[in-house]
Parts: sequence; C-alpha cells; structure tokens
Amino acid sequence: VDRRRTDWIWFGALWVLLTAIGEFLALGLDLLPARWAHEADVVDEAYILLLALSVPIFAGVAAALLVSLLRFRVQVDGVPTEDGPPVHTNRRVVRLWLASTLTLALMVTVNPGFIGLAELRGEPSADLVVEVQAQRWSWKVTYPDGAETWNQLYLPADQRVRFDITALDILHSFWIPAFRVKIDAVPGRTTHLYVTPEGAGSFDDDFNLRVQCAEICGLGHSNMAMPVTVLEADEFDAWLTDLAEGA
Ligand SMILES: [Cu+2]
Repeated sequence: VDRRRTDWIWFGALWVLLTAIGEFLALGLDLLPARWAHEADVVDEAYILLLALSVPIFAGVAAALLVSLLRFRVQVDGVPTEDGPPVHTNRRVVRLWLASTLTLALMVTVNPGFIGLAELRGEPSADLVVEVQAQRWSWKVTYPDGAETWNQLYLPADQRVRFDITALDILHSFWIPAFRVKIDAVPGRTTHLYVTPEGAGSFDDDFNLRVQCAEICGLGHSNMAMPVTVLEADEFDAWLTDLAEGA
C-alpha cells in the first residue's frame, strides 16, 4: 500500500470515528432544557437538525487536521523541521467539498430556514391577547378585560396566545427560555409574539418558566424577570375573573 493511500485510509477512519462520537453526543443525549410550548419543539428540532448536519463537516475538518499533523510532519534525523514540503491543491477534493457544503447550506436555508420559520410564526390568530410593558426594571402585564399583574405572568394551557409587547423607557427583550421564544421590547413600538404553552406548570417546576429581560438595560437587568404560571384553561378563566373582581 503506498503512503498516499494510507493517508486517505487514516483520514477516512478518523472521519467516521469522530462523526460517530459527534452524532452520539448530538442526538443521543438530550441536553436541552425542558420544552413547555409548541414553539419550543419547533426551535429544538431545528437546532438538533443543524447540529447533526454540522457534525460530519466539523469531523472532516478535524480529521484532515489530525492526519496532516501526524502524517505530514517532516523530520530530519528525528527532529521536526519548521516547514514541510509544499502541498498542492487537490482539485477533486476542493470541488467535492464545495459542492457538498453548498448543497447542505441551500438545504438548511429551505428547512429549517423558511419552513421552520413559517411553522414557528404560524397563523396570525390568537385565543388570547396579552399586553406586556417593559420598563426599568419590571414587567406590567395587561389581560383582555383590563386586569393587570406586575412581575407575574399567567397563561392558559394549550391556547394560542399573542403578546403585544412594548417598552416605556429603553430597549428590553421579552424572553421565555422554556418556550424558546424571544422578541425585543421597543419604546414607541409594539412587537408581537405568538406562543402555545403545552401543559400546566410554573416557575417552581422549572426555573426556565420565566420571562427574562434579554437586553442589557442597566443595574437591575439580570433581576428583571417574572415567573410564568401556566394553568389549565378553566383554572385560568377562574383566576382571571378573581383578578378582575379584585378578589
Ligand atoms: Cu430590561
């Protein structure tokens, strides 16, 4: 077997090995936080797909680097020299690499790019509209009947909610980690966000069930958070009635 072929065998073996390890880590272990909304499933699915597709690319680069380091070292009398002989471009490899990575890039532009984004945004319809006003360093929430809560957000389970979000003073950002959704709160403007919480739960179950300001806004920024409580739809209605009556 000539040396050239051995290099390729080493490269191929390393590529397969590193890809297998990488795919096990990417697909075998679910390291992402719990998903509490339909939108979270869409976002995580896209994330995992992109991760799985990028593993072979990264493994290929790492394998080529390792083979080059180990097999193309130049030694004179057992001592490595600073420069090896020049390596010339292998056009076939370059073309294959460009074609495959370009194809992959175009594929992910379509899905999860366009398709995933459309699914995440969904139809512009809502069962419930909730207004959110951000300011240094608190959140005001207004429900359809005009009832308000400060620094607490209650939502009904399995209903599509639209948030109309604005800010009083400076830029803030409305982020719910458990739902995987985030949008800026901008003074003088209303931004919209749709979310469909799945199942009842609260901040006590999972600290990612909270609204967290995600745009640096001064001293109280990191504490600018409010717990999210998702109630079953009938419990939510009862809660809202109590709130409106000031009970
Ligand atoms: Cu803020």
